[in-house]
Amino acid sequence: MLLAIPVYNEASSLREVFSEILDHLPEQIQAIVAIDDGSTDGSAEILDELSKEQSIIFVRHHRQNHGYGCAMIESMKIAQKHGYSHLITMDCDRQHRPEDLIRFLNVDPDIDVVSGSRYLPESRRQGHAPEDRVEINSRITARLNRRYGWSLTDSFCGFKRYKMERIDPALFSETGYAFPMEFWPYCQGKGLKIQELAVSRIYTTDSRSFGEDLDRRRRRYRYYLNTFRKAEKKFQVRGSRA
Ligand SMILES: Nc1nc2c(ncn2[C@@H]2O[C@H](COP(=O)(O)OP(=O)(O)OP(=O)(O)O)[C@@H](O)[C@H]2O)c(=O)[nH]1
Ligand SMILES: [Mg+2]
Repeated sequence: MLLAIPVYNEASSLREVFSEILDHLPEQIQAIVAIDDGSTDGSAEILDELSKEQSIIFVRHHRQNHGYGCAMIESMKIAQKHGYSHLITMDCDRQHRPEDLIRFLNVDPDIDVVSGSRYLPESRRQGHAPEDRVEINSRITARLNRRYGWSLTDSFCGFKRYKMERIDPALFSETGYAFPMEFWPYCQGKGLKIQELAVSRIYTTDSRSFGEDLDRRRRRYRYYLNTFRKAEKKFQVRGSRA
C-alpha cells in the first residue's frame, strides 16, 4: 500500500506531521510519497532532508505549481506504475490525523473508494470550519446524492483510500481543487463501491486560501459545477435528477 501526500508551502507543519505519520504508520504501508508542487517556503528542502533520514519517504518535486488535482493524478499514476494494490491520500496541513490511517486499512479491501468524512455524527470536531467551505461542500454533496442516489456527507475530503485495480488515472485531467468533481462522476460511471469513514474535522486557522479567484464563493461554486458537467460528459454519466 502507498501513502501519498500533496504538499504546497507547508514548511511550518511538515516535520511535525511526518513525525506523527511515522509514529502511527500501519505496517501495510510500504512507502510514502510526497508531491512537492513548486513550494517556495522551504518545504522542498525539508522534504529532501526527511527522505534522506527515512528510507520509506520519497519525494517528487515540481518546479512550478501544477495544482492539487495534478498531485492526486500523479499519486495514482505512481501507485499504478509500482503495482500497489491500494493508495491512501492525506493532507499534511495538520487537518488529517495520522491516527486515522489504520482505520482506513481496517475497511474491507473490496471497497473501491473509502472516503473520509468530516461531517458524519461520529466525526470529531476541533475548531470552526469556515462557513463558505461548509456551505459549498453541502450543496455539492446534496447534488451528487440527488443525481446518483448516494448518501455521501462530505464530497471534498482529501483523506481517501483507493483500490487501484478500479482506478484509471489516465482518464483524469482536472489539475486543480475541483479534482473531486471529476472523480465522483468517474466512480458513478464505473459503478465503484464507495464507503465513507468518519474522520476529524480540524480547522485551527481561518487564514487558509484557495488562491485569489477561488476565495470568491460563487466563482468557486461555478468552477466546481463546470468541472462536474464536463466530467459527466466525458464519462457518459447521467444522473437520475438534476
Ligand atoms: N501538490 C500540491 N498540493 C497542494 C496544492 N494546494 C494544496 N496542496 C496540499 O493539499 C492539501 C490540502 O490543501 P488545502 O489547501 O488545505 O485544501 P483543503 O484542505 O481542501 O482546504 P481547507 O479547508 O482550506 O484546509 C495540503 O496538504 C496542501 O499542502 C497544490 O497546488 N499542489
Ligand atoms: Mg486543508
